[in-house]
Amino acid sequence: MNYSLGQKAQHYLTQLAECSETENGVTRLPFTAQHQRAADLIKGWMCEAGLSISMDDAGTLIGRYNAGEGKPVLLMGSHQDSVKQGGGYDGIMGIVLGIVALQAIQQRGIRLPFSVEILAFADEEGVRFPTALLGPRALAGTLDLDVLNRTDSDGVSLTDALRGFGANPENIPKLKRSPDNILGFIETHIEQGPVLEHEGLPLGVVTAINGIERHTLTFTGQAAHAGTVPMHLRKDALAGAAAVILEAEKLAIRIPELLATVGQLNVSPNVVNAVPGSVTLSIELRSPNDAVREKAGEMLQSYALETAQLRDLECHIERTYSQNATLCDDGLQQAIAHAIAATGEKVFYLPSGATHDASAMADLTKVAMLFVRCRKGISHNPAEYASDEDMGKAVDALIVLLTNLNQ
Ligand code: HGY
Ligand code: MN
Ligand code: MN
Repeated sequence: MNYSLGQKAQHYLTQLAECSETENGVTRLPFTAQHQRAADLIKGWMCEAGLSISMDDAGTLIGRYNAGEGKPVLLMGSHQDSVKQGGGYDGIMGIVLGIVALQAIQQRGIRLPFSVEILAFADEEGVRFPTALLGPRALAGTLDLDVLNRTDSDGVSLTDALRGFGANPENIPKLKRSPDNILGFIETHIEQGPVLEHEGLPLGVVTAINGIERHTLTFTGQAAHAGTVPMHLRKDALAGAAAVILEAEKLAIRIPELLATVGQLNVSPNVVNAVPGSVTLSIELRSPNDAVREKAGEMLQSYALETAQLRDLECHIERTYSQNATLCDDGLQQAIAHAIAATGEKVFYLPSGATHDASAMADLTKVAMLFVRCRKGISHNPAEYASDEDMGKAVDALIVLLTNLNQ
């Protein structure tokens, strides 16, 4: 069948979406059987593009177009993992579009003056383990090796999961790359928001990527009978947590550059007729302004401790993750803008509210992102969708970018 480039990408992504733990939406967590099946598919398509294939000890699958000894290298790609019951485009589309572009370049007999690596990172979402950006942080040399001891909900450590996947985590420190000879990292990603659709555009140039931090809070009170303990004698952990959740929302509404989300809440004993004895929740803060985000994090930690004291609760807070805001490189933004214009589309610039592998790759090299329109702005949701036409435009832009990039 003579697919268009966008149809070919859609065909690949349909197969990849089946590498999922769940029927409803895509659940593909790192170092799982689903990850392995996806990696096997990606390897086949990388081979068809004439790429040499390897996997590094952080579980990153690497497809390399080799232009010759000593030539500079352009890094591309994104993450293979998804959230739970997420969509079929977040991350994985950036890997597929890069491969389809290199397949087309090879079929047209074009030789590039620089090498290219398509990086399929294992774990960007941080859903299985309480950490994220393992692959790019290993390449940038910024990974805190302590995270390798963190465990998933089944008690499996990241170290054991890596080993089970055929990687040797003790070698991760050796993955740190020198920035010399790297032309940059360009990540293609579905927008995950409604802006391009609102503008009526298929593609966009990302100007900056939000910073992010995540806190885990545990309130401990006293589980008690819901019918016999008067209100003033209770140590209700959930009521305390609720006060902090509302304060986080109020703070983010008050501060324009701040977003706050409580996505996880675990209540114990979680039964209808018992006062909750303990509650664990996540608070995630995002902002393009690191100082604003960090100040908000400190304010919420203080508020939580004061709330616990007032309610005679214990409170344990840990900031489990942070990633500074990232500015995209002007030169690479212009290269992307030129490529979009060459496809006949209007050039449009926008920031990214989502974080990406590029956020961590910025500690190694200059970064930029090409956004692809996201239907109704829906993401981290089974309804996430990018059209054949828009993906075809993105591949056309990547081909122009690769064949015109100044070194
Ligand atoms: O949460 C994010 O912004 C990304 O999807 N991990
Ligand atoms: Mn995501
Ligand atoms: Mn993503």
